[in-house]
Amino acid sequence: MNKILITGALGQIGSELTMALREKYGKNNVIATDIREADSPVVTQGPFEILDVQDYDKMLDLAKNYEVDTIMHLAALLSAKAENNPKFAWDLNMGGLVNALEVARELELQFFTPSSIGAFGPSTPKKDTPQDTIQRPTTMYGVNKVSGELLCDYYYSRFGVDTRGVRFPGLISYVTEPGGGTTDYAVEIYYEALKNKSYTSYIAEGTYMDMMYMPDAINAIIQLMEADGDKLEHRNAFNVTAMSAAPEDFEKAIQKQIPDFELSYDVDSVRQKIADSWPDSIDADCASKEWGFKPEFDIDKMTEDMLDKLKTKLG
Ligand code: AKB
Repeated sequence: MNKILITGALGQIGSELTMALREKYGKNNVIATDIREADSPVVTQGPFEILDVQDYDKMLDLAKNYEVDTIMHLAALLSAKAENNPKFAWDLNMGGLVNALEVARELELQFFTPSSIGAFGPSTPKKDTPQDTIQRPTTMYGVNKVSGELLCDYYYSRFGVDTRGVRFPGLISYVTEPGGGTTDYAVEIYYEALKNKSYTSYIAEGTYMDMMYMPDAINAIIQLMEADGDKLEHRNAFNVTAMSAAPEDFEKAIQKQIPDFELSYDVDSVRQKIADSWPDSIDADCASKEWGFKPEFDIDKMTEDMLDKLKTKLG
């Protein structure tokens, strides 16, 4: 991995991954792309190009012109948005992925794309969900993610493309807010805790989902991409997680820093149904064994850092 093209670089993962990779590999060696431009260091502090991932020819041209050896494909519609517009989600999530895989095949690039806990469904074992298990998701996002996992495995076994990936849980960060996900409440709660000392959760009490702090997610991507390929048995869709948490766990962790913080509930049926179809906690043993995955942040350490950094950001 020497020169990298990133799609969806202005998104929640992309905006931090781009900056971390530029720091590590040099700013001119990380080409950020997104469908829109924004006032962001991703655009101003290094190469940036407008790219709609459904435009295969432009993606191929950019990868050729910049002579990249790696593509990290992040552009995607998240679970709740995908449920509101399933056909568009299929076109964007699957069309974008197949284009990026084709570019990787054509130019012999290393490849990364994230899957998600959304690739599991109601018939998946709910606790300590194994790496290899039943995957019958009931959301369009989940259908896209399972198909994507299979497609990445196929491009490796059929064409020898060095595809790699993880199943991310809900990601929590203070840099860029997520948009249209089911786990977004776990980010919103911190903003509201600082602004109003209260938050109304659209996810019900007692709903457990896996979560992870963004610095651990960024480290996981880099570690997996740099891992010795011969040691990877799974390659794609590694389960990774740092904690299994419900809204009341965030409430308790925040109250350690802001004692008068109050949590209430106003459940959104669409997102609750999605959350109920996902595991409570996944088992990340294969990622630990095959490439040394080890998150640093538990809920308390994350909450302390998140509130600290957000306080500075919000002024
Ligand atoms: C979402 O909620 O859609 C994402 C995910 C877990 O993939 N954060």
